[in-house]
Amino acid sequence: MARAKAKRAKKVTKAKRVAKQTKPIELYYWPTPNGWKISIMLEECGLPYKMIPVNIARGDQFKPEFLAISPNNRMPAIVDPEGPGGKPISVFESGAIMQYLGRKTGKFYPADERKRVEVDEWLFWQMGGLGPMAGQANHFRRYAPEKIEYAINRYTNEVRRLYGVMNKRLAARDYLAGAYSIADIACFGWARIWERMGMDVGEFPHFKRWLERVKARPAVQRGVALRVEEAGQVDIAKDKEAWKLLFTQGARA
Ligand SMILES: N[C@@H](CCC(=O)N[C@@H](CS)C(=O)NCC(=O)O)C(=O)O
Repeated sequence: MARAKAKRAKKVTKAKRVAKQTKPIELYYWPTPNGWKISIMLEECGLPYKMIPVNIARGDQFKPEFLAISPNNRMPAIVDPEGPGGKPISVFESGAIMQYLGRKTGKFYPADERKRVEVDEWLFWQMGGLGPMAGQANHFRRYAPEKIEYAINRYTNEVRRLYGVMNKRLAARDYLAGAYSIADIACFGWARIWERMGMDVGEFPHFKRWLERVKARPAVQRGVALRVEEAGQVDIAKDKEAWKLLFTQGARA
């Protein structure tokens, strides 16, 4: 009884915490798998947000005001005007942003340590494995000026291996780590574009069912539908200015 009461009270506090957000979170965004992680998470949490496009094909990521919040010149990033202590906070790196929003709202990131460790394992698996490998596969398959067979095979095979790991994990469960969580949100972006990775989703039936399950969530649909008009107008593979900006970066002092 007392436990149920405490649980109810906890729920109310969390709901209040989200509802209390009066100023929108600023989302620095471009529609890519990394950007979708955060548009989906904000939609899932029901947090008010204002999208600020970072046109990475035209160099917005190098503007001093953006570098001040995201020193790695990569989107996504957020500014939460109502951060800890009621003061603004900026966060870069999609994994860190998802954890922050999960802690802030108490949603999709369990507080229970055992459950949290499980979510972290799959979140970091995405951040250090699936994301970078799929990114390289995409690069060598679509953007490299020469088709380098060794590189294409290396990264395509690694993505296939990683999809296989997910498939196996999902054979006996609906989501990667307990209930639907930031681990699923993180993996979804690179999973939904399996065709671009040269994969056949039919090879991974459990992965495919998970993909459909996540895709069916209205907040996920709203998150991936967050578009930026200019993004549709640039084909990075053919646009010399964008290609140079993105793929010939050196160290900046
Ligand atoms: N590890 C970063 C990766 C973010 C990332 O690679 N963003 C790309 C777009 S998907 C970007 O902003 N690229 C701009 C650039 O390369 O200058 C994260 O998860 O936030």
